[in-house]
Amino acid sequence: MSTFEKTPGWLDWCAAPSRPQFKVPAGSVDAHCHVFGPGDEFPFAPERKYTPCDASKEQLFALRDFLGFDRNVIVQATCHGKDNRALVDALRAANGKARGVATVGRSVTDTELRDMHEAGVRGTRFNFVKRLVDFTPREELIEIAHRIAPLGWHVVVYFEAVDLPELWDFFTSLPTRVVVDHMGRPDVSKPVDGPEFELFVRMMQEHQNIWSKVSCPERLSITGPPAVNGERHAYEDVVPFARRLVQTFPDRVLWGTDWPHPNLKGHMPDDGLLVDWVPHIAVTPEAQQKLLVDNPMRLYWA
Ligand code: 0GY
Repeated sequence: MSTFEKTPGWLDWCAAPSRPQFKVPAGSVDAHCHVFGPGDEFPFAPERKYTPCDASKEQLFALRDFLGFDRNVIVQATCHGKDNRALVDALRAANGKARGVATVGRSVTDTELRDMHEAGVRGTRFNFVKRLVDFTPREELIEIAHRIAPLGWHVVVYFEAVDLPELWDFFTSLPTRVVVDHMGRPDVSKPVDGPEFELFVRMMQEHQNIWSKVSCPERLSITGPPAVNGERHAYEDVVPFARRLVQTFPDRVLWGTDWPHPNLKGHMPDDGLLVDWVPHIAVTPEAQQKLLVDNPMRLYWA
């Protein structure tokens, strides 16, 4: 019995995913996933906005193997705040098959940064999604970006599409590579060539250091159908957005499951069916190789 009580209505990750029909290329990387706790071993942060179910490193590695992936990029989830112990523990247990993205504050020491680097951390995450985190002043984030740049780390940013105009100057002034989570969360009821998504595409066009994860259709989709119950054509409304980025920026896109899928409300996807979404957005073997192998290897294992 865990000390932590889950947020009411919390949806647990899918315990028995189907085996994907799409066979991912050898050496594929799930470039966006998390570990949660377990809470009794790695307590959730007091300032968290939600309390998840446990999702351990062993369970993540079992999913990796089952889906046919070779490696993981584990991203610090906000429920752990700036306490990266669960992340670092998972990285150390992965035998070189995982890299990490941590969350740090300005009080982080150089020794702590070096230790995290040695464990496999290669980036820090700045989160601008208000339901997930409290505000951090921009000067503090810039200071952190300049601290981590010499380590060769990059910055991962998470925000909502409506906030991009206000964040543009900040993102485009960062001194590192910048990786955007989930395509900047477009409103997929709007046109793929409309002004909102066009702004995001323009940012990537004008700034060669900006990359995007073409992930999380299960969060962005409005029409579905969801990737459950054997559905083979899931999240069709998100496909044009992801496909456009894969085709326009084939060398700067990443994909990940987002397991264990925090804060989903309507449904919990079958991760096997999520993998089957990939060939709809990366339609050639060359594009799939770049998305799942070459790009994440260049960013995280070079
Ligand atoms: C995601 C998305 C979410 C949560 C987090 O760190 C987090 O808590 O990233 C979300 O709720 O949209 O990428 O996992």
